[in-house]
Formats: sequence, structure tokens, C-alpha cells
Amino acid sequence: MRNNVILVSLACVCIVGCSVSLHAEAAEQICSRPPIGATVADPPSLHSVHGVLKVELTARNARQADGSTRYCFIDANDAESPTLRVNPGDLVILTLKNDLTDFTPAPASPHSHAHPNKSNPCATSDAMTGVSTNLHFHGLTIPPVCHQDDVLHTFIQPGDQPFEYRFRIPQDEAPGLYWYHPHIHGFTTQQVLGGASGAIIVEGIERADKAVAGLPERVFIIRDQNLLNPNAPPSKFEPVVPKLLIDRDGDAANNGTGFGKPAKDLSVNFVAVPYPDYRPAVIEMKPGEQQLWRVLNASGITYLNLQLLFGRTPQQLGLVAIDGVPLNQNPSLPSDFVDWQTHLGVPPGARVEFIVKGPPAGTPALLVTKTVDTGTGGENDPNRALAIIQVSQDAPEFSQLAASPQPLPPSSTPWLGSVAPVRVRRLYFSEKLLDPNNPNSATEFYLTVDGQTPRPFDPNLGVPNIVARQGTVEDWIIENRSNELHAFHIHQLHFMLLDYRGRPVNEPFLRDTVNVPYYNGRDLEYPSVRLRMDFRDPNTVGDFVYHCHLLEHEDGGMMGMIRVEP
Ligand SMILES: [Cu+2]
Repeated sequence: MRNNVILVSLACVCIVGCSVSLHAEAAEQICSRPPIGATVADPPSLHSVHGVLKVELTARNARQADGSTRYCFIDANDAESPTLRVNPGDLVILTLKNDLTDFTPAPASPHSHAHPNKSNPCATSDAMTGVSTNLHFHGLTIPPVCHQDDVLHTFIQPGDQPFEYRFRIPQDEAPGLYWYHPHIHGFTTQQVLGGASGAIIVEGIERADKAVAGLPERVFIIRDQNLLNPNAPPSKFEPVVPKLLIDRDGDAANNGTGFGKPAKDLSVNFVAVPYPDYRPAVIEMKPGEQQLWRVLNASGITYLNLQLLFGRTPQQLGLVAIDGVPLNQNPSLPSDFVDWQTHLGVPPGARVEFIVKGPPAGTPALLVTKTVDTGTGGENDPNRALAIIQVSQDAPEFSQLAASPQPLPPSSTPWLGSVAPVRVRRLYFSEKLLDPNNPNSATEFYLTVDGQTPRPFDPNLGVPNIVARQGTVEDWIIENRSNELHAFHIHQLHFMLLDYRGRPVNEPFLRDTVNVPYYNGRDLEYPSVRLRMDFRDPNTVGDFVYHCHLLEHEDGGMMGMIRVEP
């Protein structure tokens, strides 16, 4: 009865104030999100047809009542952030229309004063503003040129004609999970935190690793966002945490306890799991069912350390691919290789694909992320729940990988680890307080080639920090001279981690994003990683970037440009 009264009174209001309520409704529909505690649905998928994937995406945003702004990519059928499913050799024709609204004055940036150049989206970085957008196809080895995978010169403005991306998935692209997101220097954080990201799957992982043949597959995109309840006290179930520090971006700083307020909230396929109670999302499975989980950390700044608990017992997760590349791309590993682990660290930007076995009926089961030690200068990434696993015989069916796939032919390129590097380069991450006496003053973020002067990345400079030659392989030693963890990422190619903290690890697989451990302020040497960088593919020719994948750091200047010459 009471509901009826409310409906009637709303209808009355509408007679005099219809435009207000219609606007509120429209805002509600743009970039709509499932409720907290909802069942996690797979993102909608778009499949290529006869070797071509045609996609029309529109970038949209919507201001929320709490002052935050949601961002999303909507396809021609109004599906949000669809997963793009392609086969090696496919042609992708993707148009991107910029329908973004400028809700807030853009944050201070050296480029924000510039006037958009409406005539040519490929022209110049002068065109960058907070409502410019573009796409980076993270992990794909496609050329770094305008209309393919260029982020240095491609800026699509609101009101521009739909911009066409047109590229071919290489015939030898490894089958696995990749992703797309905007990459406008200085403004990437706000768009990605707002939700602007989606998955790309190069089909055929079951052809690479027969351990996953016939398994149902799930796609989970874990994003972060500004806290929904920033002023809430911690849950009473948490231990009391001594102190709360906020960094200059307003994020809770690492307190070293594994608890307390996180820097950002997380969501699973847009189902938010907010601080302080972390009411988990729901993942439905059949009891004991095996599935392939394809997990993307699309966070702006949050590290994940995934674990599946039955009761309190960590379960085995069968890792088969990292960053889009099956582990057994290494020819020494068997065709059904699985690396069983009890937890999986995933830096922002990285992907893990692993076999999960659902719990028996009646066993409580929880997907969690465990705390990550990001250093004294890093963000707080505490222990928290992500999703409860609910089993029933009626759980939905998910698309299954082929049960008897034709194995992929062995790669014709020699394994990266067995190719001699033509040179060794040294780079380092560092940070500088603009006022060394004021810990709250702005920080500049640098990623510097040893011997060059540390300075924030300037997209207008157009001068490469590194010149490499296509066809070669190089070793890069990357140091971290700051007191927080950074995640090194390079466009267009994968690399192999040879040394971690100076010790050989020779990982028998490839990555496109890797942690570089933080400096503790005491050791005689800065911690470092040694990477074998692969410039053999002709698609790496051109100008592109390497950077920290913590987007506040990237936007703040922790980026450099490489030119690969033919
Ligand atoms: Cu960083």
C-alpha cells in the first residue's frame, strides 16, 4: 500500500517536473551496474564471423550522486564492455565514437590547456583533454600506428566522427586473454577507474594446452574504483589497525598489517565488493565442476593476490596462461602442462588463466584477494573477499572449449630464453617530491634510462628514450629506487623474466607486465628485475611506450618511448 502511495506521488511530481526525473533515469541507464551482492554474469561476447570482427563501440560516461563518474564502452546492441572474441588471422574493424561529457574541470596537466584538433585524430598529442579517448589493445603484437595500436598520436574527441581501428590479429598471436582500455596520457586513470575496459580473447587456448579441452570457460574482469564508503569505520570483524595514512591522491597508504581501509574498492564483472563489509559477489557453479577461469586485473592501481578458500583451506589453482600466453608455449613443457598454485599474484594490467574445481555441495567457498606488500610508499591492498562460490546442480551452463581440439603447430620462432641478447640496457623507476620538506606536496614519477635525466614523460617531445632494432633481442635491467612497488609494462611485445632481485629465475614463460620490487631504504643495492625483451616480430616496428601500469604513476609521468627501427 505504501508503495502505491509513493508511486502516485512520484507521478504527480512528474506532471510538473518530468524533465528532472527523466534526466535522472537517463543518467541511471548510462553505464548501469549490477547491485552489490549480485550474481556475477559473464561479460557479453562478440564473435568474429568469417574471419572478421566488426564492432561499433561508444565511449560514454555518467556522473553519479556521490560525485564519481562511471565510464563504459557500449556496443551497437547496448551491451556494456563486450568481450571481443577473435581467432588468429582475423581482421578487426572497430569503430569508436566518443560520447563523453565533460563533468568536471580536467585535473591539472601540462596538456589540458590545449585546444582539441578536431580535424585529424591521428595528428598530435596537443589534442589531449580529460574527455579525449582512444584504445590500447593490451598484449596484442599489432603495429603501433594510428588506426591500429597507437596511443601517442591518436586522440578522439567528443563530437568527432566514429574513429576506425582496423588491424589483423597475427597468425601466431598466442591464444589467451588480452584487453582494451583508453590510454590518454594524464587522463587514463579516471577513465579506467570509472570502468572503461573490456576483455579480448584470442581463441584456441585448448589447442595450446589440452588440459583445458572441454572445460566451461568464465571471464572475470576485476576492476577498482574509488571507495563507495570512504568515511566508514572498518568492519568490527577486522583487527584494529594502528594508523591510517592517506597519500596525495587520497588513497589509503599501505599500513603493513594486511587490514584496514583499502586504497580502492574492487568489483567483479562490475559487481562492486565495497569496503568495509566486502559483501561478496556470487559465482555460481555446479558442485565439483571444473572450469577455466580467465581473470583480468583491469584495476587502475590495485594489486591482486587471488586465492580460493574452501572453509579456511586454500585450494589448488591450475595456472595455464599468463598475460595471454599459454605457459607451454615454452617448447620444453608438455602439451597438458598445468602449474598448480595456492595463490596467484596479478599486478594491474596482468592476466591469469587457471583451472578451478568447484566445491562439493555444502562446503563454504570464497574467492579472496590476499594482501600485497606494496612498500611503505604504496597503496593499501588488504585481505578481502571478492566472491562467494554458490554451488547447485541448476547452476547455468557456460560455453565450453572444444573437447577434441586440433593441437596448435609448434612455434617457428626459437624460444626467447635461448636467443642471445644484442645488448643490455638499464632503466630505473624513481619518484621525487616537488617540495622535499613537504610529504604532501606533489610527486613526480619517472621511468628513466640510466644516464638520461629523470623527467616526467612528455608526449609532445617525440624523441625516443630508447632506439632498438627489429629482429633483435635485448636484456633490460629495471631497478626500483622508490619505496613502492611498480608494475613494468611495454606495449606491442612480451618478455621473459630472467632475474628477480638479482637472482636468476629464468621463468619458463612470457609476460607483458611484471612487478619490480620496492627499495626498503637499507640495502646497498636497489632491487631490480632483468627482462629479455623480444623485438623480433616485424609488428614491433615503430614508436611506442613502456610504463608503470599503476595508472596514477603512468599519468604522473612514469613512462618512456621506444623506437624500433626496421
Ligand atoms: Cu608505478
